[in-house]
Amino acid sequence: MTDESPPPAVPRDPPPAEYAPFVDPESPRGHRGVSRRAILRGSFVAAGIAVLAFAGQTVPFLRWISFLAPRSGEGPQGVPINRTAEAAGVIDSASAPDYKLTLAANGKTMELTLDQLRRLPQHDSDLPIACVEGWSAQGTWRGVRVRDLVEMVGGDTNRDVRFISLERGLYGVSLLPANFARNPSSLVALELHGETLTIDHGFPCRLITPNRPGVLQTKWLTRIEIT
Ligand SMILES: Nc1nc2c(c(=O)[nH]1)N[C@H]1C(S)=C(S)[C@@H](COP(=O)(O)O)O[C@H]1N2
Ligand SMILES: [Mo]
Repeated sequence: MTDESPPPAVPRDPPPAEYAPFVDPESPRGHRGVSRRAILRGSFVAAGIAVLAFAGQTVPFLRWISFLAPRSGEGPQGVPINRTAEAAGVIDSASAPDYKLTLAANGKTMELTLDQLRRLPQHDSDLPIACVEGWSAQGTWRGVRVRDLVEMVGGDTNRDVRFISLERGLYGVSLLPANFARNPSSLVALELHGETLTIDHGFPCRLITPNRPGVLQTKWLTRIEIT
């Protein structure tokens, strides 16, 4: 009998703050500084927007606001665009012919060209993008399993995996808990609905995983770090 504790029955998740999408780490007040009143005010505003968004689907003069309503099926490749490549400032870096995806684990890095990514075993996942803005759209994605990439760079499959975008800022990073990274449906997607991803959907490649909010499905990947 050693005094080592047994591994947890359920794989560990990181503390919520690590992947909560709306916490600005730069904010001096931070997450816990938000007052109860501010939260209440926020939910009244949200309820107001929800009413308008719903009305916008049927009341003509409110039509402009129905972009907030469910819009499955709209957008290139049958999936809406949350933020375009242009808005994210990644047109040049995402379309660069010398694009490479960096994998990093245990102080070791590895670079893969788009061609090399395409030559790895490809898998399909039928997974929705569920955006907190109130729409959800189903996609058939094709690409390389996250798990395969972790193993390829010699990473530990019990570790969380950080996905970093060519886009800087709040939406540019997401931390994928180890159990999600091991899920065979979790992909670094190269294709959507049988076509190469459009640049607005995250070309050259983007993260797609089951049961996570859209905001964490990072587009325009440049680097994957096994923590
Ligand atoms: N780099 C980056 N990835 C991102 C975003 C972003 O703004 N920048 N938006 C996220 C959000 S909020 C959603 S809902 C999905 C939308 O993916 P889509 O634009 O391909 O539909 O991408 C996510 N990935
Ligand atoms: Mo989103």
